[in-house]
Amino acid sequence: MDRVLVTGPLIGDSVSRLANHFRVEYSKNEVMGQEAFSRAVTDAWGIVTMTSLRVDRNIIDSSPQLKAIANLGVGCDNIDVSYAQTRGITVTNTPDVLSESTAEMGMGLLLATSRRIVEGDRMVRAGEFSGWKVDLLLGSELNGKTLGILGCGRIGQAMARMAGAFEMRVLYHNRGRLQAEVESRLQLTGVDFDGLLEESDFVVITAPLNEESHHLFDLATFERMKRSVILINIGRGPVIKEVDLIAALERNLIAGVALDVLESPPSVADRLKECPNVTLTPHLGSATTEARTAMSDLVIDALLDVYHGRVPNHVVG
Ligand code: 8YV
Repeated sequence: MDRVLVTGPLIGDSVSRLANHFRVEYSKNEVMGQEAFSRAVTDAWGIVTMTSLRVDRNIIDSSPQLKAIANLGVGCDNIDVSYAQTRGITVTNTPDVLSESTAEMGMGLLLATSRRIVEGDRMVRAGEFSGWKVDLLLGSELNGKTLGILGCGRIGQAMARMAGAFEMRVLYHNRGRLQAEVESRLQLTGVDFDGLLEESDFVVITAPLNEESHHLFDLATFERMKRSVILINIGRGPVIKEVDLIAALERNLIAGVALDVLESPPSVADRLKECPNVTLTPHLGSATTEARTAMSDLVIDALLDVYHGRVPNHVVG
């Protein structure tokens, strides 16, 4: 029997569906570290990868039997997809099922930061709430404001729909224009990157990480944004150059930030933690029972599809 490596815990019982066809090595309690993964992958036929694990050329070259990589997540920047393709390896991801959860997280961060919910919570717990006053932790309303979405794919579009309920004006910037039908249904206006920076009261990053988006938000970018802007990142950490973000916050170039993703997770700079107008969450975008259960099913479906000679639903590349 061929060997399948599942590199971290999944939700539900989906892994048991592999048992009739494979020898399964299942890291049931925690996500494998990179080193343990490199050692374990060598004779695997298939792997379920967590997006925190790097699948580069060396890993691929060290695994001559490898036929399928099922990534638990939609972003595949952790995998050298084009190299895997040249080796005839099928790479799959888990889109759609996590769009609503991730967009809801984006709206949650938007509200938490604009209404200073986490700051308020910290204040109460620290015993620093000494009584109501008219200007205590004033935030800003979403209603009537402009939301700029960088990378308006499925998650961005779900956020646009939700933002519509708050009567926000929604701009987006993508590599290409969305279809006219999508723009009109979601009341979206496409703009260039400058327009997005200049006009948005809130900017949300849902764009994938690639050469173009790496460190797209640096000091020069922050200097072009409104001083009152709140920036939300639910995409990938390295889209923001973290040292420049800290400088921008310390110099009040922007008003606040919420990060669900960090540049070098799980570490986070002390200076970032010290800024009052920062909300930090540990990559919870798709962390709902609904999304993670569906993602766990999809990765197993994908491996079984490749095994049975079928084309999986979500092939990347
Ligand atoms: C995953 C994500 O939960 O889908 C993605 O790209 O970032 C998250 O939904 C996370 O990467 C776990 O593998």
